[in-house]
Amino acid sequence: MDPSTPAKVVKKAVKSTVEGAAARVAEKLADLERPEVPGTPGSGTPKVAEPTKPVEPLPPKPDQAGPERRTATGAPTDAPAEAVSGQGRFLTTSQGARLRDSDHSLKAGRRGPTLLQDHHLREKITHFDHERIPERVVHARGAGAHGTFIGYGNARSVTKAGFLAKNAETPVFVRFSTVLGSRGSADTVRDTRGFATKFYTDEGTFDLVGNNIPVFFIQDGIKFPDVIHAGKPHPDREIPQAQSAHDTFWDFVSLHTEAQHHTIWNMSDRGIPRSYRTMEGFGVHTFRCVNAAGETSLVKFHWKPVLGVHSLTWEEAQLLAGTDPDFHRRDLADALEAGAFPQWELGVQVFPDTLEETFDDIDLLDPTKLVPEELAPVQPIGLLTLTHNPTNYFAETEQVAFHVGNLVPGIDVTNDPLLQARLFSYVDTQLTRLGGPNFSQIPINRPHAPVNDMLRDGFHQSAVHGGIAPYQPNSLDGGCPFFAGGAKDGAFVDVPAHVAESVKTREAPASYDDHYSQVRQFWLSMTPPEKEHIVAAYTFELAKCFEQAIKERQLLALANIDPDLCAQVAAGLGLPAPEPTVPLIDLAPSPALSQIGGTWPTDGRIVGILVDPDGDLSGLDAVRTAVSAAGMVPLVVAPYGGKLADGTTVQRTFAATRSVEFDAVLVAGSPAPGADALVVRDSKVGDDENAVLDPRVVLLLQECFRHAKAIGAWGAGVDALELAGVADAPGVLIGDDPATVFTELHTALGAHRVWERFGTVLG
Ligand code: HDE
Repeated sequence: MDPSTPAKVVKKAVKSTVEGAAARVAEKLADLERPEVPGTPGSGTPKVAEPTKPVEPLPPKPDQAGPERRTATGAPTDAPAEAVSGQGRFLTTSQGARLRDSDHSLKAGRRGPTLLQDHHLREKITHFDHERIPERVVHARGAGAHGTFIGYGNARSVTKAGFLAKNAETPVFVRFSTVLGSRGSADTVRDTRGFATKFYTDEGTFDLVGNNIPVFFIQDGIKFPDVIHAGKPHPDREIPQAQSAHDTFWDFVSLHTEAQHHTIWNMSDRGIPRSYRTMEGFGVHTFRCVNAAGETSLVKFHWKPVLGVHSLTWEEAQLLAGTDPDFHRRDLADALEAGAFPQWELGVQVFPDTLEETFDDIDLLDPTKLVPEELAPVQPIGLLTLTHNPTNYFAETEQVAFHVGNLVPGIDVTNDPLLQARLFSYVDTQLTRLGGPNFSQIPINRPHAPVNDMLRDGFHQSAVHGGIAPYQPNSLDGGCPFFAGGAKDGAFVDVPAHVAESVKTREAPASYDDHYSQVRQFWLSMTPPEKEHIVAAYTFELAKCFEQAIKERQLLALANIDPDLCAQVAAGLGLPAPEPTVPLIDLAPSPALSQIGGTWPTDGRIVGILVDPDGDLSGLDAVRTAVSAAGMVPLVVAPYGGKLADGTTVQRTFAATRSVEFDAVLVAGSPAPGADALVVRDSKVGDDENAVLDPRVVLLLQECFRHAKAIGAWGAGVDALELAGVADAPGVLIGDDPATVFTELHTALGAHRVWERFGTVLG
């Protein structure tokens, strides 16, 4: 594949490979048992009575996989998962001594003082006291999954990396994250998301540690502590949590205007993804790839979600932060448990490796710039499928350690000054976070390629190294391990990239001074509803700032992006709109930057089915089956839990649900206010004493309506829509036949939302 190959030709050539790769994964996973509704807590079904007899360890749940069982030096072992799960018949100490009691401490008599001699008490409490490790400085809140990556084989002309060879299959672990919040913060905050992938390749581990936004806040890694200190809570009161809507953040980005490009992405719908499954991923930096003949290219990596790019609305994001702070984590885990395996194609933009390191005058070493896909198409080179949940959050998702320096032959770094600083930072941070230099021996971090290093000892050393000569050269261990004799032995050989003769300096290239042209291009590429969301986001965030000067300064930056955007935000803040201070440059809009306009698969989406237990339940079972058959999750919502008269299980009650749980709703009845529809019990009920429809249903339907979700109804359900005042609008699908209504709803859901329901007042 060379940079001049038209995208269409490449796409056609790989089409059959995509399908082939997807089919292979599907075949492997077809036999896994799936529950009717995801969310099963364990692999056994508990009884009401407490168990009295020890049993053999239960197997992991079908949706779970741990890291592959490897030794600390990367060799495979064959112990089954349950044999190493620590769930055997009898409770023991950490030394394996069986315990008779762990409920009472050893005391000098029933009412006497506790004895220091109680070694089990001391071990239990000491271990507990040290259960927490330092959370990540950034990206502390995350969710992980195991999966597999299959190469299409068409990247050979660009890189010799073995895992990209045709049909090469590589195990992967992916961790998605937010950036600013602490470990326990909400998932749906407005923030950048991390998208970090560990490929356990035969040639060593490759980590692609990217984000869901293709550009970054800063051009040089030396500014990273500044931008993060600005984004984190104020140091005096430690508020606000997981937010950019505060003074220090806007103070920094309005002064350090190279941050404006990343910031407009944050203010757009990209800052509030619907799901990790519907996010794009970007390597951000330009990498230097090398093929078997030693030819190099400059490359940007992209992840394209098969489900399309899709976001929450701001109101949904805010409601979810309260009603389900684990929304993204749960969505990923439930989708995997339900068998809706999320997929992304790995794609590359390929540029000639010239001395200038530019493409179409865009500086490829400036991480605040992207290359529009219309200028350099993203060419798919492999398929990632996530297939299993981790078995243990701490062991896997928390302890996984990514590093941009984990590279394999065929992929090398460039001089992007942001990337250069990252090459130092990741190992450095793991030393503290994971308690010493041996973090690569933690099971999730163990390479699947043999490790023969000469690194020795240190905290938590779990390899038992043989030999007596961990130094080179040696003759006592027969000279082993030897150096690989270069590329022919599969060695990683640094690309002998040109380094210009120059002077030492703390300066950036002149092209780095353009802070606005691509920000404006992003704005001009948005559709009207997306622009409205951006205006609203800036207005919300700046309204939360206390200092007038900071608002005014950010308005100056907005004027340099687009006067209309600036005027709208200024009006919301009650401030005058300033004039631009730089000439506005109109780059051609890039439609690929918009999320709206396509149709995508609906796998794993949640369809709420509102029922009236006293109404007509015919057709309910058939609709539930149709929703499941379409790869989505049907959740029956009723005034109370338990079973309906026709035997259907109720999954959600009016008191315990909220519209934000659903991607679309089907309304099969018009239930009267439930027995618990009392404002003293549930303030959502309000004070309408004459309501004929349960007020929680009214609220739910009105929220779904204003979040532009597809709504379908039949029979008495149509009355409910009328009572809620949402019966007549695009995407409100009414009919006599539940099956037809569902088919229409399914089609509407393919477009993610009923976009025309969002109005616009922008010219
Ligand atoms: Fe990171 N980043 N980063 N970063 N980053 C970390 O490493 C850092 C940057 C990204 O799920 C830390 O293990 C510096 C860009 C992700 O475990 C730390 C700079 C991009 C994750 C660190 C950057 C990222 C991290 C914190 C500027 C997108 C989460 C804990 C030079 C391309 C990985 C850790 C996971 C995590 C440093 C900039 C992505 C402190 C110094 C640009 C997805 O080492």
